[in-house]
Amino acid sequence: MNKTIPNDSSNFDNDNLNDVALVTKEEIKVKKPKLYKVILLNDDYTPMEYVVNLLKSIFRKTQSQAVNIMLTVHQKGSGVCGVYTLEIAETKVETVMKRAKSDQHPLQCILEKE
Ligand code: TYC
Repeated sequence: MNKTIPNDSSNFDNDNLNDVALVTKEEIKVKKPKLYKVILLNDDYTPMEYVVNLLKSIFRKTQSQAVNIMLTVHQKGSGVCGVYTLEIAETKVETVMKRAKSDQHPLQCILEKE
């Protein structure tokens, strides 16, 4: 849900009843950015160590985080590598796909709305 933050600025002068008060009320709309999951898909050919190294370098995972994600993908068919705003998620997918292609692995990476 979007939030509205009221921003009141008013200026009164109590000693003169004829004073005219100017009250401005501005609403600042704050929107939460939509988030997207970057998901890695399993295949039978990409080496486990390659996937772990890719998770460490592209998604900044530690060794143990990368091993856990790789094993989830290997056992369940897919796994979340990270959650990002659209532009960053798209860039991550593109980086994974380009690297896998260049290294001749059939690794697939997709984007999913949170
Ligand atoms: N299933 C692969 C293997 O046994 C490992 C693997 C893990 C491949 C994750 C892709 O996204 C992947 N070598």
